[in-house]
Amino acid sequence: MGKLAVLTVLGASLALIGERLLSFRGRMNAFREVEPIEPQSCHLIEGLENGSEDIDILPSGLAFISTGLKYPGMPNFAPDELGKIFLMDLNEQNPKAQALNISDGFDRESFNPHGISTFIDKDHTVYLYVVNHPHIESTVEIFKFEEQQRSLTHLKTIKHELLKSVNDIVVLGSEKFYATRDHYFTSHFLVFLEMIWDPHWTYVLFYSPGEVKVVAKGFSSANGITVSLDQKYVYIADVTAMNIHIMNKQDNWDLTQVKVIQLGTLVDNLTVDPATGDILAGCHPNAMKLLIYNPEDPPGSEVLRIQDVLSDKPRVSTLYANNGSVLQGSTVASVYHGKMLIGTVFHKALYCVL
Ligand SMILES: [Ca+2]
Ligand SMILES: [Ca+2]
Repeated sequence: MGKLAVLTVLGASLALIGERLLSFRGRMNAFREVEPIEPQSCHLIEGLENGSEDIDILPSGLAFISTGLKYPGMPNFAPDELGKIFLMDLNEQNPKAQALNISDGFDRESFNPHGISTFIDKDHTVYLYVVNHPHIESTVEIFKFEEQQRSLTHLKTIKHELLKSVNDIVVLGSEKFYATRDHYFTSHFLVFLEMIWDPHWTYVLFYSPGEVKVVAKGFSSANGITVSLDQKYVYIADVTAMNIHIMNKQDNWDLTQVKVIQLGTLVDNLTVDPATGDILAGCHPNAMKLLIYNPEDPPGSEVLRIQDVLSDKPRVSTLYANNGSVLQGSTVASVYHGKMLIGTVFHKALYCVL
């Protein structure tokens, strides 16, 4: 190859890499700062110092909180702390967080809980499904909640070749759930390349004992997932595309897209307000600050409420925003009777009265 051709190829490659890196900074919202917005009464929850990645509240007001997530690429200040599930009773005047005991026979040493979803059976038994990453793999653990004993009995570990890099789940029947895959690759280096290249290869999976299939694909990084109150629509957060996909659930469990709600922030886990059907989104206003953690300029937190989700003009408002001075790396917000819990990847958790 002549020198000119070599220079041309080199120049084109450098331009492409430069363009991808610039696009990556854009996807991480690297230049965004937040203006603080805080409800009247908020305080940090005692005992939750090691992340509170996902929160699911039962209709009775009992909140499950997954803590201690070790996620590659994210800061972790307590690598020796075991993953745990905490419970809070939001009916109490001053609710306290309490770690739930987990039955013997379950490997608590490698418990690395991520997204969670509760399921109440016809006989009123409460089950907690937990995305787990033991030894950086992905499994879904099914626990039965023993309310009297305040404990979890481990029933089953679900593994499947399509259940890789699982982020969150939403359970819609006994052993029937949708799960998001947040990266296509699983090795650190390839995940890094995927983040830079952004090929949109991640997907949503439907799992049941009889059938496992991809039901929606083409996401930059599918993250939080939940379902509308009438269970007709599934809401999926594409974190690095900064949007939420509203999808129609078909009788055969396939998902068809209704619309995409674009938001100027990286959307993590989603919950639905049981009183209004609004979506609550735990968001990362600037994910570059999460990846390159600097205690002098920490990652902030942001919670959005999306009203009139199915209308032509959904309304988006900010319920909470902080530059990291109080709460860093918010991942989820969940409400119950005028109270709100906000969880984070590796930091603390906040309790607010709205
Ligand atoms: Ca969840
Ligand atoms: Ca998540």
